[in-house]
Amino acid sequence: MADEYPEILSVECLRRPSKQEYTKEEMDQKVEERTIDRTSQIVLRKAMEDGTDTVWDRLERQTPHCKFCSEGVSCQRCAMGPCRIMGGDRTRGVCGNDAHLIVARNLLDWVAMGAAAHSDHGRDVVEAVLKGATGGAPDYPVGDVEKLNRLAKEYGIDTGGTTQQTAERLALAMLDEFGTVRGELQMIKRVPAASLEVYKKADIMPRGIDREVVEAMHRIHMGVGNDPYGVVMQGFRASMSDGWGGSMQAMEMSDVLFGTPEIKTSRVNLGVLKKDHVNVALHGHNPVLSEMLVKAAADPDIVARAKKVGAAGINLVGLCCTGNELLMRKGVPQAGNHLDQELTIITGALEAMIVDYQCIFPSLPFTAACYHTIIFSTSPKGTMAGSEYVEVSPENAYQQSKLMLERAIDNYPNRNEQKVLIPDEPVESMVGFSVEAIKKALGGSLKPLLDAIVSGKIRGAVGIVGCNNPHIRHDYGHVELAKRLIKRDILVVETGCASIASGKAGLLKPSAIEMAGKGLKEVCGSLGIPPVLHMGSCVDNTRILNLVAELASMAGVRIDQLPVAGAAPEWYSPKAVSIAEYFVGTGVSTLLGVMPRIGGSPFVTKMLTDDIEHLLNAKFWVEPDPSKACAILFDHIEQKRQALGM
Ligand code: MSK
Repeated sequence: MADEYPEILSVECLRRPSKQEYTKEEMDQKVEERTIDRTSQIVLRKAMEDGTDTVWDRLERQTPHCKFCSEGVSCQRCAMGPCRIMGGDRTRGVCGNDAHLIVARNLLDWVAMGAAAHSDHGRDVVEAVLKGATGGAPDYPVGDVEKLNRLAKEYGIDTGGTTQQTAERLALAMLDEFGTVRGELQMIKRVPAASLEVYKKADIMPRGIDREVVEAMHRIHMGVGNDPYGVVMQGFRASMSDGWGGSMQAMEMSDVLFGTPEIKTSRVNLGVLKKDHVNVALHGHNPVLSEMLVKAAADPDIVARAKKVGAAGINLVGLCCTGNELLMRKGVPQAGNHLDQELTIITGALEAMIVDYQCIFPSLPFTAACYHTIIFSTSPKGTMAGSEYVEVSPENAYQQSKLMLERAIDNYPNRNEQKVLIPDEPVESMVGFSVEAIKKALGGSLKPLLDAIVSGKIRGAVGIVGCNNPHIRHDYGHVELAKRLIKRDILVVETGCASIASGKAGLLKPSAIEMAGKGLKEVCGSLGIPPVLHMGSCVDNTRILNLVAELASMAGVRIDQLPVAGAAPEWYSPKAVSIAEYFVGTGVSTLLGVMPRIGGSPFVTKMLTDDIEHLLNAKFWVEPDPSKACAILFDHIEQKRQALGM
């Protein structure tokens, strides 16, 4: 790694520039303004006192932003430019494109990027299943045979042979969907026939996972997609190949390998780090490596080695969605969400951070250089300058996991107690609400949930999903919206960093029903569950798709007729744009708390927030204020109820 990047041979501590010094009063104010989580506040203050640079400091230095870029009207698509559009409709770039086309192409670029990221993650999981089934990776046996057989039947695969044979056939059938010549994906057929008709009429039925992403990239090439409407619509089709294809495969096959999540209790926030343990954070998205790290951490040799250096043991903690995957299935405590990744290092108590891919700040090795933390990168797709690279594949994952844990243990004596600050008590959280687990809690089917919605005890449901974004006060958008919705008897289901925000705020505790309205309190109280349900990682948004598909089928209506909605109050990533588009494509109107970069085109903005409803019966809203956002979502749900005569 170092040889490849000779200029980065010395990985220096990332300090805040001296011109960006803060007084004590400024620190007090910034800590309050930047995050609502108390443990994050404590460590953020330490970062300021240590002089360590953070995402918020960098945002401050990048502000004000370029207006052309913010509104999506800068174009770098060919070498005749770059161009930026001034004066709205009347200006054109060198090739003759206008603001609408530039915005549409930039948006499609983001959707394709997000869909590609999720789907490539899905392919990696399916390949691990295949290698496990065919003898190449014996550490990856099938963990949920029932789910394997259920999926095999769905794909029309004979389950008469051995488990390995079924797994091999299913994996090959799924891999075939990346470049399928059959012309349609299997799992989208889970939706009611009437919803399928809407997708066909709108021409957003995905024909193959890779195909839609490649076609998106083709269309945004200069001189191909020259009509903003067609360019935007390809975004919906590409995103549907993510939601009902790549991400769905990632979720289902992770369950096949590692087991379908069940309800359990764990702990959340930076307080999960332990003073007397070797602390190792697992960050990224794909559970293929992290599940193996959990296994390796229990290896007697590893435990003995930790004791030998004077530690009480190994403490694995999660971050972002790799953390969510482990939280759902294994109850591994979660240190935090997206904007906590630097803070976890800044506690001074982290021996190693092991990353796979997605949502990993490139600056982490340089933050780590201010303390004693080792950053291990592990994926050939996610190599990182300044990190220690330990290449991991399903064939060698266990051995490589042990190796990294040994290095972390050996790093424990390097911890500088003077630099350690672990905030106080973590918050208990109930997690693991897969659709299967929800059904189990309800006595075997979703019928009681549907009945509660029809009776009005629960007015409807909102999926709050997505990231943190330093443009929004950390966790504020998620937590304030969730609190307001449950107060109005709206069930909240969550994934990704949104769910961790709720965990930190105590909304994933059964006792949070005290904050809910009367009807929701009664239903959740009788089941002993919280009013906000943790449904997993980013690719687990597909669990929400399955939930609404099953509810709509049971009710005999289209998905878009259900009193449900989506929200991404603090989204930042192109993956979130793809998720938002497949929610709307599926028929679930979605509210964004951060304006996407489409403001430079009145045409594209109106298309997505208004006109698209005529085609898909769903649309977008943009509203950063949680109070107003709640009002929009509540009105939407009440209108849907009224239309169904509820
Ligand atoms: S980790 S994509 S910041 S949810 Fe999935 Fe969180 Fe968003 Fe990454």
